[in-house]
Amino acid sequence: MSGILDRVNDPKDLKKLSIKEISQLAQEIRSLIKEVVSQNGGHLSSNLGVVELTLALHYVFDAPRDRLLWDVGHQCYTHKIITGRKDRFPSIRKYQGLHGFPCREESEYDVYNTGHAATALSAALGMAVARDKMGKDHQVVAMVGDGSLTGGVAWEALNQIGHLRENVTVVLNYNEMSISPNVGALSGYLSYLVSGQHYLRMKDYAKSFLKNVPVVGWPLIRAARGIEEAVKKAFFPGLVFEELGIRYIGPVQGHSLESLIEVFKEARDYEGPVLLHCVTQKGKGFTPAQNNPSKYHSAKPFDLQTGEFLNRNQKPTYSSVFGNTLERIAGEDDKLMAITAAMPEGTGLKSFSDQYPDRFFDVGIAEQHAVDFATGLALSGLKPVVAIYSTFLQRAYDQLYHDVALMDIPMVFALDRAGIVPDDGPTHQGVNDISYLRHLPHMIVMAPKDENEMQHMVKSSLSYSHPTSIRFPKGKALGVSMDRDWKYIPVGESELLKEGKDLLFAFGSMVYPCLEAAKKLEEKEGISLAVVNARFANPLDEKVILKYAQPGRVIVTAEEGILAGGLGSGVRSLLDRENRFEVRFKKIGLPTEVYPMGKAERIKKMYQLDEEGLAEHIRDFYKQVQG
Ligand SMILES: Cc1ncc(C[n+]2csc(CCOP(=O)(O)OP(=O)(O)O)c2C)c(N)n1
Repeated sequence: MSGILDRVNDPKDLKKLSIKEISQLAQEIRSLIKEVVSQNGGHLSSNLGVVELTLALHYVFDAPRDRLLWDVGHQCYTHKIITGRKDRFPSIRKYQGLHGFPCREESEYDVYNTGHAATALSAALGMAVARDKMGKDHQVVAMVGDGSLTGGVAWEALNQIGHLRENVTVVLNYNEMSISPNVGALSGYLSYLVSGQHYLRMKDYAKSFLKNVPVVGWPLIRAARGIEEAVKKAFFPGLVFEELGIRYIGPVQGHSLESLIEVFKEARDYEGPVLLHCVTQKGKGFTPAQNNPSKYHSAKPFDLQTGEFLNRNQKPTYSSVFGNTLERIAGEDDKLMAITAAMPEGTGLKSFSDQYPDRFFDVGIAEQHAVDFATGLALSGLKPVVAIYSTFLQRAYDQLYHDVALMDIPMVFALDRAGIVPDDGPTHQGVNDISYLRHLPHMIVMAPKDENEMQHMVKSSLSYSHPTSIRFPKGKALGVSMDRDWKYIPVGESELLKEGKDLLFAFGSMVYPCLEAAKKLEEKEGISLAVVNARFANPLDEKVILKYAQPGRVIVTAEEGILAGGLGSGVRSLLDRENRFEVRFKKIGLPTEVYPMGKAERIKKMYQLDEEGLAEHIRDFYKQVQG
């Protein structure tokens, strides 16, 4: 670290700098972000895009007294660097390091924890109302990207912000990108505003006209606002935000410190809600990210000179196998439709979208809508596959229950990033889905042991007559060989992988580690466990489980999800229902708690979900029941 950043430990130091120095600081911060993200991985493109915006915000507003909220929060690196955390910045996203998202436990400058999109405007409005009720007078500012503005919750908030007319500043960071290019009519509307040169010219004309009027004073400034408003209304009668009762200022050049500081001051001093439309470039200052912002949205470690990702792994990912599978099925079945909520790359569907553009739908960051949109397709005879990360599908729980499960609509959910998820911390863990899906009427809940089984599950699920979910982990698949012909997997049928006296009933990612653990336990300690690949958490393969459920025998279940309501709790209920009280039963999985950040292997080890941990669990259990 060197230069101006050395002198900036908190926003007060920033306020002492000249614009030229802040501009220099922005470059130093960009270098630091690039360097650290090239080693740790992280949200590079978004963070490089908001450096000036963040510095201008902190320059004008007075955090932590003023509340600054970051929607999604993946763009908070500059904020962290200048709020007393620059020395810890190299630890970002590492075990016990700085979180990659705002974190209240970490700093008083982080006023709201985020990770999922579109929450900041609602929380900001709540804080503004509370401020007024409690007779305080600080500012509340929410920063939201144009991608996140495709999330319905953001519009629920804008609806009430316009109604209550509270003093809230919304900074819209417009870069035309979600993770991939932003989608939808709203995105088109925002870009129409940005390209509104005619309007800008009129505004400048109005301003210069007023500047030339000799006597300047408040009435005139008010008149200036009046003229600007009138120009806006005349040329954009339907300006959406203004019609909602929210003052719209923009578009503003989001890398010009002068412009940003000017409009932030204007917003700060304005009575009522304001939306500032700031135009930024994702990846600014790093050519590979500027040219391909999606690739570096959530970047893996990379070479600083070339931008090439390091440790390029040769094995396919589960996401890519899923995408290829859907493409193959789409070639055989023209009713298949693929749906994503703003994650075409992440869910492995990019190539599908190129191949079958008419059968691919990116609905924006709108998981609830994605689910209901798919119900409409399914009820009309098409076969939708909704691909959403486990953690984000939580958003659509009511749609899953009220619209999918109660109507028992055959459709398929592919849950990527299920289980422990590395680096992004608690907001991104995919540990709840087995529990929340198992409890939905009719829902078939599956998980493959490897990518070959996954392709058969996807294909089979399209012929089931109930809604079906298939969960799989983030990242590398196992690299097993892939069958060319489809194998049909009957609903509720498990797979015996190893014979034994007792039963180890493993789900999805736990199958192979359980198999290895069981082999070693048998060889070295004489513990004889049959290993069964459960395949289904609902319906359970009751016949197989009950075969082993004899007095004195041991049954162990293993799943990479919370124990409350999971597969193991389903087996427990089955044993209770059948009065198999003398079975020695143990469930292995995750506790209900906030998980630490770090590499998935490390977290799994901590919770004893790796091969050694599983063996230890089982060994201990045998000691207890036998001793
Ligand atoms: C509910 C939810 N769905 C999906 C995501 C994954 N996600 C993280 S950032 C992002 C794009 C956000 O775009 P935007 O708000 O425009 O911010 P930018 O990165 O462009 O600055 C998405 C889809 C999420 N965080 N939350």
